[in-house]
Amino acid sequence: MNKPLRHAGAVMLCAAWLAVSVAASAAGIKTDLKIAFVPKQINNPYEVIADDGGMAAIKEFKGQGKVVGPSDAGASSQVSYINTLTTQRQDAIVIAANDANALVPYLKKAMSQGIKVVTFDSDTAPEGRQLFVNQANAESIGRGQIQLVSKLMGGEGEFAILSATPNATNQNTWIKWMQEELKKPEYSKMKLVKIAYGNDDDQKSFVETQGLLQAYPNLKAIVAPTSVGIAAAARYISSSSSKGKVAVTGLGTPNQMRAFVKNGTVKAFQLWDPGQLGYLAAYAAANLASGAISGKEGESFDAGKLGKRTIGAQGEIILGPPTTFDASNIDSFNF
Ligand code: RAM
Repeated sequence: MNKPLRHAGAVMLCAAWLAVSVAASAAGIKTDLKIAFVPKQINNPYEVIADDGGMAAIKEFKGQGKVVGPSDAGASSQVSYINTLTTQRQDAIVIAANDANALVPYLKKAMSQGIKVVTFDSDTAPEGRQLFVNQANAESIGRGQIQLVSKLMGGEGEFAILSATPNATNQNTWIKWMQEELKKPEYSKMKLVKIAYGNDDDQKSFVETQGLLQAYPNLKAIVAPTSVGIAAAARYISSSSSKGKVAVTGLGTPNQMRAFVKNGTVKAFQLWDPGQLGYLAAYAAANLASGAISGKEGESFDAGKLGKRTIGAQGEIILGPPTTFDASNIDSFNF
């Protein structure tokens, strides 16, 4: 006589548990997905914020997340991580690629074994991944950097770019658009004298900055479209006689740049929220690995706190426009 009652109780309990677990995980996403993040390099503060955003998302949909990667931003250094993750049969690999082509054969092998591959921050050639989660439209980042540096150097004089590694897909794409923007007549008095590479290594970026100042005594500005490069350039210039004479701008995190904005070395720079970038990439990977989307243009998916997102041409998903930080707003940002 007790039996049916106990059974009914069990059914009710089970239904309640199911309701809780469905409510707790995002619509259409399977639980327990194994998702591995591979940043450009693990010790870059920007990449750490992005990976943390990814791990926060994975916690929300009850997956198993981890971050593995090299300590330098070289493409060959990422290969062994991709191979290990493939052997481990992760459900998805989310990677900031250090080269557009070098990683493609390894990522293709992962995909051939059913692992979903999402690039974020820095893309591979489209055949190396199913989706690319891009921080912002690459053309507007590149053109925006020139518009900003032009303002800071009064529209004339010599300037240099301090980039990341020579193979970085994201920086190279932005630089291409910077050069395109520079062709406009309003920049005819500005001259790009050199593109230097600090390899997203703090010390190398510091030394490259010193080299630029020595080689080009008339330099009016350095644009570093890398959070490592801009911080190193600002640090060098803030304690050199070039402070106040050579403008430093580019892409950086507010927390790394705050001191240089406060001491007047840097007037303005740009970025998006790297945490949101990682968060969006994790949701994209989870939706792909759950079969909720296949990667086709026009498909939409639920990205947790970021709401519904839609896949654009060539599997690209865009986070949103960058923010310009200066003394007036920098204290409103904490990342
Ligand atoms: C560095 C990396 C990263 C880039 C940022 C702006 O941290 O090169 O890929 O997106 O700068």
